[in-house]
Amino acid sequence: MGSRLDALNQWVLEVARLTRPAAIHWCDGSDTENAQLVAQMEADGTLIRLNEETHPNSWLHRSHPDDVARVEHLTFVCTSEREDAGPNNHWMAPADAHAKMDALFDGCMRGRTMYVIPYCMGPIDSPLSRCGVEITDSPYVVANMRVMTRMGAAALARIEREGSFIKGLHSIGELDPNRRFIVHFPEELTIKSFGSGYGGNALLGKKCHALRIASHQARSEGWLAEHMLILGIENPQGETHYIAAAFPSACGKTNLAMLIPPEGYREDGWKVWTIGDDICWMRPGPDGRLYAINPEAGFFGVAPGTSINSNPNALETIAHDTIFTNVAVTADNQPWWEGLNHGQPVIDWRGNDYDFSKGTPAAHPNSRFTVSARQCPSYSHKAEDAQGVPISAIVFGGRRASLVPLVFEARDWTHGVLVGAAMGSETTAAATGAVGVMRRDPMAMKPFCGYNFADYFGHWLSFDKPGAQLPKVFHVNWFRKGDDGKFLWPGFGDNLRVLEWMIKRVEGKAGAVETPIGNLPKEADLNLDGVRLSDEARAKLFGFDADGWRNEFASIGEFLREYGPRMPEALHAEQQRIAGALGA
Ligand code: SAT
Ligand code: MN
Repeated sequence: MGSRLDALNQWVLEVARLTRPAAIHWCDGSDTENAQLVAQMEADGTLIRLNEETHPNSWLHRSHPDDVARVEHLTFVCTSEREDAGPNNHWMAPADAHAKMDALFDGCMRGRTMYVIPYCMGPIDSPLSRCGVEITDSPYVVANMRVMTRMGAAALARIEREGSFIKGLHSIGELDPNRRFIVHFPEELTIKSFGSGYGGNALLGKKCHALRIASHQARSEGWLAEHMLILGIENPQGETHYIAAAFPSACGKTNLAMLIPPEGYREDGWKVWTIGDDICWMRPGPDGRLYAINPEAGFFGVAPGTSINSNPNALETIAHDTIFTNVAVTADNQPWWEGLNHGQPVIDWRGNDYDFSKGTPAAHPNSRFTVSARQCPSYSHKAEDAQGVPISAIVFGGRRASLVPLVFEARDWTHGVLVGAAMGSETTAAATGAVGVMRRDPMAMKPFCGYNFADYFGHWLSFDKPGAQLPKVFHVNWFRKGDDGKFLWPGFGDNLRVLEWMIKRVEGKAGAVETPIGNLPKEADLNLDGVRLSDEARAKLFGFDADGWRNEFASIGEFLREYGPRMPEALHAEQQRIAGALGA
């Protein structure tokens, strides 16, 4: 009888025959292995050692200047039926896609080492976790995967036990943007990524596996793979509620996940616990509640804007044993980025002398840190719990300069699904392309849903069944601006005031006003002690603009119709119910 690793061994040999590496290295995830890789990368300049006194064991990596973000226009979902990928994805026929990709991979690892990385997404012993194997020719990817996943011997043992895994093949190729494709075959549980070394394109456990492939898998297995942070809020009585929140990339998920309560709250004994900052896998437990795990083991966070004011927990987390990508450096070789609040850059992210007079940022706007979650002061021991944590509230939020109030609550699950489906947000530097353009980003999954959004919304709706104890659903907007173009809400730690209202709503202890778009708090329903808000801020954060929402609902109706007959009737009905209530 063959070993349960036969399929893996055979695939590795097949890939080696195609890519022709000089050597094959099976990663065990050990410290010795990591030390050797890091030394090799330091010697060839892939990693630059940062100031050992201020940032022990920390490294700077400068990517190719054309390879600094995800590339949505080069990302494909290849299902046998085009309609299964949906209008939300770029599609290629699987056979064509394999032919195209295999031609790129042909001989691409000549003279390089091929690394085989077995990894587990989620706690190694959790039934919610799933394993994969990434084959790559990038030692930088290996070092990052070691931080971001449970990588090495334990994952290989689980793969051997289960006999199944996601196949991910990656090569940096020549880092040529014209020869760059990120391609998914959800029906074959396979990923092929060529020509980029950037996080979301190259660390295949993250967006490719844990969102695009996993969302597809989750649909057939009855769970959800979501672009959500998970945090725990402990009240002064010692009770903890868990919240999962979806925001597009670079909209403050890491900051919210590591929130430090405002002073008054801290004195009263409130605490916030971090479970994850980017991805959430959840499924119904025996009691009908949704239980969630963070499939990742580290944070791949946006550096710019991270400071002692915005996110002290992150700053402490990245004080040592961190890989920085595309940040600037100071004269004494400390990492630096815009918004850091101390130090001065002398070398920019490309490695050139930094010239203040040009007015361009010193760090790339999408520069990142990769760091183990265990280094985070607010990391919850529950993050390692095999059963996951029960979710009390689901939050959707985007960057909306106008119209959308600070917070509202959905009436019920179906309304909540519509709220998520209708999410809009202004684009950020996390993907290449224009920044600040408003687009629909349903559930923050536009770049990550591995199948037709219409079917995805249907899957969400299907969780509402007898016996289910579903979380309440909310929508937030931290990014509302005033007439002067400045943010109206202080954000960061003060966001806890909004989260507290949600928890009290869950417990039936806080008030709200019913409106057609959902239940809005009155100012008095929120604890605003110590927050100074202008009259304009109060009006816009807690108000509801019927004319504006009528237009918004017309646009949401159009968006749903783009999906044709596959769009669940229940969502159309919900959109029409609200449009009607708005007097459209
Ligand atoms: O895509 S990444 O994971 O590299 C970053 C993000 O957009 O969330
Ligand atoms: Mn993300």
